[in-house]
Amino acid sequence: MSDSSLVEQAKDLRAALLQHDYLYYVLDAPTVPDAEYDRLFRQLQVLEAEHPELQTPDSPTQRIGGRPLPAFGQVNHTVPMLSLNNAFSLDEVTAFDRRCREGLDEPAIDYACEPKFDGLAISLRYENGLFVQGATRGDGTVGEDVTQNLRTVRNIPLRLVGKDIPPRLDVRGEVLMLRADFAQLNVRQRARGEKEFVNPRNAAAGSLRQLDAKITAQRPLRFFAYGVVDVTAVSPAPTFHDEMMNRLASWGFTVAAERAVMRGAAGLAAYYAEMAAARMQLPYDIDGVVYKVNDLDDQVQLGFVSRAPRFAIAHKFPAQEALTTVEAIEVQVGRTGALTPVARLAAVFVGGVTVTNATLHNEAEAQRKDVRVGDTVSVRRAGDVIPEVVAVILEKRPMLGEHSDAPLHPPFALPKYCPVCGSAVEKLEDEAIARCIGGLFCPAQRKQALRHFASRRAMDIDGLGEKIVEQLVDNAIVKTPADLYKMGLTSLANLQRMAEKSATNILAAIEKSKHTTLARFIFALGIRNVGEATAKDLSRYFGNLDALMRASEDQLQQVPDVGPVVAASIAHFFAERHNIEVIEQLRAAGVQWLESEPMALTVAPLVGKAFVLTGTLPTLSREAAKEMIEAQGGKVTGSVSSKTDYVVVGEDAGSKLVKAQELGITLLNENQLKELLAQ
Ligand code: 5U1
Repeated sequence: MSDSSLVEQAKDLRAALLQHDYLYYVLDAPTVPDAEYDRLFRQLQVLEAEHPELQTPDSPTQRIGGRPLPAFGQVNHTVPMLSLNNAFSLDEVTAFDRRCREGLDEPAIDYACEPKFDGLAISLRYENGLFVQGATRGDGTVGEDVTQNLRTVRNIPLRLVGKDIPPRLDVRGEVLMLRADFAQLNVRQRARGEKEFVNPRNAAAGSLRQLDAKITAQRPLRFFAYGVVDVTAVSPAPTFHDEMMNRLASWGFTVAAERAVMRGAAGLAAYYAEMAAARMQLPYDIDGVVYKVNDLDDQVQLGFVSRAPRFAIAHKFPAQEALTTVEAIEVQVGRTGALTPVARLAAVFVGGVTVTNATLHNEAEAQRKDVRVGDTVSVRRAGDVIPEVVAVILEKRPMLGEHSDAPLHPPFALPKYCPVCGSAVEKLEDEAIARCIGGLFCPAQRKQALRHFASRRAMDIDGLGEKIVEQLVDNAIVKTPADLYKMGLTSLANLQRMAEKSATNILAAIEKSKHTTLARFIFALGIRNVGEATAKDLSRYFGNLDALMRASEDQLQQVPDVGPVVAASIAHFFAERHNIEVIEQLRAAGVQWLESEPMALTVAPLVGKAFVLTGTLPTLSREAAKEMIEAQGGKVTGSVSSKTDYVVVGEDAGSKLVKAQELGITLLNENQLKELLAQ
């Protein structure tokens, strides 16, 4: 028998999960990150597994999804819309592969691998090729009839095209919003003074479940198909899942471009690693990848467990959102003087790392989210992106929640004077960003400018890290980048915790940095609004620094992708006497690059050509190959699609190679790449 505290614990968990289900599925307004929900769900699952008498028929563990919204009509799913079991580690994936091999009595299995879309599961019905009904998952058995809304989703075929269309077809997939569309939608929402969406998934859910289909029609939704309910209805019968996916594409459905068939657990691990690396470059949010036994007969043989298929599993990425508390809000001063409020957090593990700081972006954002010291907040860290505070969990705010005697801190406001140098803080009317007007007088800006100058993608001075730059500026050894080239061994070796060997290495790195490229040098100057890509464009277009320095704003705007704002920043930078002096000193110190005659971009031989790099090349690093391609006007992208012109293949190339072969894209080895570049 369970003791009363366990009964209470199960009851509390059930109540919390049901409340979160309601907020998530019915109101589209979740108050906790998915990872927090998953944690509570797993806790209840474990409790019920250890004490089966605690399980109740209405426990959230006993059903598949949320409740259908009564405002929509109901649709009975003839075949339930299941969820997938999750794997959170390679061990769990290996165990999945073992179960499949044992269940099928096969030594090695081919899996169809796909991204796991972070969207809304949908079922579409076609009769004689005509779209007749669309439904949400609902509770898995009964969903909401959202046919009218789905008709407004531009890439859902209203009539199927191509051949061998079955008389009746149920297609399953996900409705989502592309990241770029989501960002634009929020700009529109803000401009209209309407509520912004927290993330693309919520925006997609909120948009699809509108009672007025006209509103849905204005929202940029997409549907990605990932399977059909009854493959036996398809003729000629497909043998493999990936064949079925190609058939869906031929009938007019959008399917993920990043699909691949991989063999065995090692193949799955390689696919996972590749997708985890490509994740931030994908046009949509994914929260993991899905592996399915590719052979459709084998899928039938493996069958289902209660809530999920045995032949498939979702391999989830580490949670990107987690809850923690705000210990302080500090203000950082950036390279261009921009003041950024930063929340200091109680340490929390999110996105695969421990996070203690998160950006609040600017004063207006901090005030809009109303983040205050003491608040419980959800923090997001996606890929290499700086962690950010997504939202405050208001129910947990001191004064409002259970800690009712804790003090309530005032709303956040930026200081009027720079916290580092005391200069005034200025905010232009049409800019969200407030800036310290101290320029290079402000030690914070000077330090950032030097760090940027020395950074890997700029002058690439190895070893000149944050702590060293800090001391160099604080001890007035270095004021401008040109001073770096005047430093002697003693001034460096005298810094705290600096061994003579390290000082010698840094001096050698500074010496080496003198031989650079024009693009790197332009980028290193730290001109406002001139990032790495613009620096490359400017270098290609003007060919030499003097031509760039002499260029008028009109001439600058002749460079593709340089608009009036960027042109004004560049002209402003070179109009500043102090900047010209620093450049002259740098040249006098021996900083040099290969110059050429001005050349219009269109003359560059690889303009308009898209390359993908995969595997390890024999002599060139990925970075070097990328720079060489870009120097001739080519673009290097992360994933293979029909728009790719060349895939450069090295050793241990993975699914990108398979994809390129499927699409018939020209493959190059390192030597062939060099030949192409030499043409
Ligand atoms: N990409 C993808 N997502 N997803 C979700 N495929 C896929 N398949 C699913 C689900 C629930 O289910 C089938 C394996 C039945």
